[in-house]
Amino acid sequence: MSQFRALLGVLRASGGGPLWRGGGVTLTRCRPHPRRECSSEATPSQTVISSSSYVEDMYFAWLEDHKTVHESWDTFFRNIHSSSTPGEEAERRPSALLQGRVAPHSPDMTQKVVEDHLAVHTLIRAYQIRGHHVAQLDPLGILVADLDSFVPSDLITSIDKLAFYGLHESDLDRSFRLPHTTFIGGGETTLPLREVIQRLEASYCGHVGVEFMFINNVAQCQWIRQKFETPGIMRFTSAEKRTLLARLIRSTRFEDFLARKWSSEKRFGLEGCEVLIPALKTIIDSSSAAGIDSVIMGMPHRGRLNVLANVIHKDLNQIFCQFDPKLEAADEGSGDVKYHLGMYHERINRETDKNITLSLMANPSHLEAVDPVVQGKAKAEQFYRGDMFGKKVMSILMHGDAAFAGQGVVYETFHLSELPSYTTYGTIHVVVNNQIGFTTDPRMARSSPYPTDVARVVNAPIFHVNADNPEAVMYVCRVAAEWRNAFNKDVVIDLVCYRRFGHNEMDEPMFTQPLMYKQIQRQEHVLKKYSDKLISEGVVTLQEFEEEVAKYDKICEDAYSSAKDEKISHIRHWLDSPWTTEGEPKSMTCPPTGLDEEVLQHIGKTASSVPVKDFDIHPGLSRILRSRADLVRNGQLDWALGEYMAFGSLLKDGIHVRLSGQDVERGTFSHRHHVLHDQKLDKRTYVPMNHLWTDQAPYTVCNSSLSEYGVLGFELGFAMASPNALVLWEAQFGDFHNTAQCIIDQFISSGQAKWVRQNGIVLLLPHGMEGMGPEHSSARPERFLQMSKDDPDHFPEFGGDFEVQQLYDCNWIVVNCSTPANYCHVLRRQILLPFRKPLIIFTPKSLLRHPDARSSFKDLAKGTRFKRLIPDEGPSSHSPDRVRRLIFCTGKVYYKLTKERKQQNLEKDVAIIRLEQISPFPFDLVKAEVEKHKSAELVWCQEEHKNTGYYNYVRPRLLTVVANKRPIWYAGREPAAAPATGNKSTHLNELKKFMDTAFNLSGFRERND
Ligand SMILES: Cc1ncc(C[n+]2csc(CCOP(=O)(O)OP(=O)(O)O)c2C)c(N)n1
Ligand SMILES: [Mg+2]
Repeated sequence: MSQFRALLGVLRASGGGPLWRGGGVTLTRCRPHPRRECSSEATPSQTVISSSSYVEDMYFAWLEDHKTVHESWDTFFRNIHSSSTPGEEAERRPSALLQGRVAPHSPDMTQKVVEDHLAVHTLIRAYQIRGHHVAQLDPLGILVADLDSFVPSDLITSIDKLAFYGLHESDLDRSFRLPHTTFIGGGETTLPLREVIQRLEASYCGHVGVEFMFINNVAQCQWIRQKFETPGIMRFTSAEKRTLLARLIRSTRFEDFLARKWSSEKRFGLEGCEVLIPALKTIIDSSSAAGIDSVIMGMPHRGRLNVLANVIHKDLNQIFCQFDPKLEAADEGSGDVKYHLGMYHERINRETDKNITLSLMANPSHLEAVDPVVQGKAKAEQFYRGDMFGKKVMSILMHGDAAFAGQGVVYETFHLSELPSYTTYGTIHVVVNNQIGFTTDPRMARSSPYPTDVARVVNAPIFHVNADNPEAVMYVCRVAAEWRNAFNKDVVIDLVCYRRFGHNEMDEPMFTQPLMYKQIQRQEHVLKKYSDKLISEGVVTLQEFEEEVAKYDKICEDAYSSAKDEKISHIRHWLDSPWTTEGEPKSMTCPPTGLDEEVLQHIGKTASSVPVKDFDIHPGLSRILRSRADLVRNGQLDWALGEYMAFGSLLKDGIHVRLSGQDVERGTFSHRHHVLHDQKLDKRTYVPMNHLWTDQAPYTVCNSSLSEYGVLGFELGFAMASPNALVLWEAQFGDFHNTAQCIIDQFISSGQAKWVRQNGIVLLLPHGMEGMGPEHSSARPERFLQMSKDDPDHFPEFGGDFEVQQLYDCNWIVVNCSTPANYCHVLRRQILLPFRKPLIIFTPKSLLRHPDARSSFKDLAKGTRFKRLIPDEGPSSHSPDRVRRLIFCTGKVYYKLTKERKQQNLEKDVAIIRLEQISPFPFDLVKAEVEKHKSAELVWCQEEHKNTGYYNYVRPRLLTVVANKRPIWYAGREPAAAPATGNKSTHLNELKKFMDTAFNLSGFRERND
């Protein structure tokens, strides 16, 4: 018996009690007036007939007066009536049916009609929801795309399964009224069941599997149903088919050409998924037709050269010459292998005759790491172009099946997709699902049915398609582009394909996938299959096909000849985000970063007031603003004001400032408060920084999702779009940056060396040993310093503007400012430098409110600048040659040291020097200090453990400064595995111990003796 009939039976047997429970849901059974109470709310499809007598009640009420029931019931019963045969109709005339309440047969027959319709509707819905599970997606026909060969009985693939729905073979020729949730009828409103099933199978179980019924938006579901169910919708003109064939020829012959010329070179060819090229081109054509003129793409290794050649249209000789082992590198830096390089190209889209800019972002080997970077870059382009809803700029991300399922950053990136400050208004994802990851079978590589399931979290529709059916692929790509244009939401195309060779061309796949590769060897090439098809259809002749092949082969041969003339490789030709200002800076100087007093006053006033009427802020915030106002009145700055001065003054100069990270709007430590919240009205906010000057640049401050990898990658991408922006990412606590380590290692530290691409991103990393335990304490300065490329053993020459030259030469700048003014200066310097370089700032926690850690407006006055090193200006400076100990330190420990020195009355004996810029190491200034304090012992003091912090970076450089002639002593915590202790008293004991070491003026001498 069908589940449906069984349900009705149970209901009838229950005797109409007040409640029934099923599937964990409690439904109230309502009988009396059909229009009021739940009956007026519940529609036929929602009810799914929770009670047979309920339906009967409804039906009889409708027969008495159509208006007494909800209009959806009215439509429902009308449909049933109109699909009945004439004989049945006569029998069911209202009067007959009403009498039928008395006559024994009629209600049963009515019930059967209702039940059968509901069964057909349920069947239609089953196809829509789960038809993709039985679609023929694998071109090899050996694996099942959802990793499950079991066909559930509600998925009808043959008529014998009709019984599941309580239907019978004899029902196949009965006509049924179609619900408004299907488009299989085309112009028809009723169809025989046989036709219903055939059309559903064609729509949902052929070479396309559409996964979309989890989307909880009716309009979007209807849109998709219409795109896939409408009869004959997947038709192509001859011209379209010819274009598709031509693109497939290029894609296939490109790989063939590379294989012929460089048979022993790795190229991560596209063989088995050649259709990717026409797929991308179709997406771009359709998007261009919809108004898109800039497409930013990210992709992994597979097929990358082909995409560069045939989608972006990079000159073929530029690609081919990369295979030449004698090619010399013109640029400094490491460069990168050819299948990681990026590219930027403006051209005319031939299909639409419109301009289009395509850029493929350079990426590291780390799969999926580029995803958030692409999104950030796309968002920035949209932002700077005023493309408010992504109608001009869009992103496309390509993925491998194993990586898409396995890498967490994919999920993190999806979660940015709908956030106001991070959305790119819909990304088209294309998965090259070759059903293998290197040597690993998908059954061992993921727990989800499809590699694409991660996309379901954001309600993105997923179009699975058999990649050996190029027309189906084209159709799906067109729909995906239209979807993005219609709804500005993400969409996924899952190209179910195979990988004809090993992971790379040198790899033997038969070691691990013997059966799969036996099948692959038998598999006819898609180009052969499709060209045969078009020839048999008469769309092209064999001769035309062969001519097209020969034409492209000649293009490749010609490019191959001219590639031989290329002797030097310029990575600049591979830039994915060129800036007009890029290249050698005109002068290696940086102007002072100080500000006019009135600018400081103006920013200070805005920062400490609420410049809108009737806006109630929290009383605690009022207190904070009052104390800010006091500071401003006294010409003083705390940390938050220092930051305000930097941002506000840059905004004044037309520099966009964007600060992103977890809880940055208020600030983790509640010191910033850049967004004011009205205490009475939900979502009424005010950002004073955006109301500083009439023609200022915009300020963006945005709380991010709880992701470091995704958000830092995004901001890095954002910072790539323009040099005229200060883009900052703040970690909640500095140590959390380690979950974004890949972005730091692969892009920030080494990006310029690999891809000659500058980036001025700023990382704000709260750091400090404050007894808060092993976590939340250290931003791991040692890691950043270890990756700094300045040579510890080389003493540089100090010609010209050494400070700026050194910054230009390094891979990033690492600072730890001890004063708000210096923090402000370094942020301003970041923009006033004639080039862009990543800046890592260890920012304070307790110093944010420390009364000693304040600056005066004078420290920011016109003509002042960032101090890379702050000398001791206290009593020790009066007679430096009498100073017995010179302590170098950085950051917050300075304040502990000065306090202790005072207590021990050693202010003349000990000088304390603050290193504000740690890397690149200020050799010039350190040298001057060392020479000034000739007879002093040299000590490095840090609050971090000896194996962490700065010591291992600073020590060899200090030794280089003194030419190894004076010892460098250490005062700080002992080596340790955890960054800090979790025990408060241990923390204080450690502090006391190293403070004692720092000021025991005979301690090191004893060790020396
Ligand atoms: C983060 C990361 N881990 C591991 C690797 C090593 N690796 C390179 S390709 C590959 C398999 C990728 O499989 P898939 O995503 O399906 O792409 P395909 O090579 O099949 O196109 C692996 C594991 C890598 N590049 N990146
Ligand atoms: Mg794969």
